[in-house]
Amino acid sequence: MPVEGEYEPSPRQWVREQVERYEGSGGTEGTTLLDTGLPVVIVTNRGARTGKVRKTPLMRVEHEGRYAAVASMGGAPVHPQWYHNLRAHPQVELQDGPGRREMVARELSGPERALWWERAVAAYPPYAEYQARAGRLIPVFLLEPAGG
Ligand code: F42
Repeated sequence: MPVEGEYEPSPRQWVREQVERYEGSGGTEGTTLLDTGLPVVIVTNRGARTGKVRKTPLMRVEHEGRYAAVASMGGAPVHPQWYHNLRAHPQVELQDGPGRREMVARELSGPERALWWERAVAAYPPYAEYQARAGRLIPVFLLEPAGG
């Protein structure tokens, strides 16, 4: 099911602008993180409490059509809000460049998390520094195409 409803843009200006550019260009512009040149995806999710539609840019960690969503928030000591949103409403939409599809998110643990963490750090090395300073185990979700 598509994620529909009232859209609430991010309160952070740079995040909001990235989403606007990414979606406004059909996934051909604004698809990398600032000056790193590393690719970003946009996850459309639903607020755990409000039910509002939210859009969250994340680093692109892809393997064979599945994606990791890493709740690093720059190594902050608390989980981002979207962590709670994905736990409550795992049905999301993922835009990767021009392609968009419905996915289901589940939080990983144990060896599965370890495998995807390795892939995440390979895609975006600063995740390792974020983990070192976060003082929490950074959650990793696996996003898989809805319906298998
Ligand atoms: N964040 C990451 O955690 N990992 C990444 O890999 C990542 C990459 C990235 C690349 C580009 C870019 O532009 C941003 C990137 N970010 C990355 C930042 C990411 O997009 C988020 O901005 C960041 O993780 C913070 O997420 P957040 O969900 O905490 O966002 C805050 C600022 C926010 O939007 N808060 C809103 C608010 O009004 O305060 C939303 C609150 C919300 O979701 N409320 C829920 C609701 O029901 O509506 C309730 C939540 C609950 O706890 O029940």
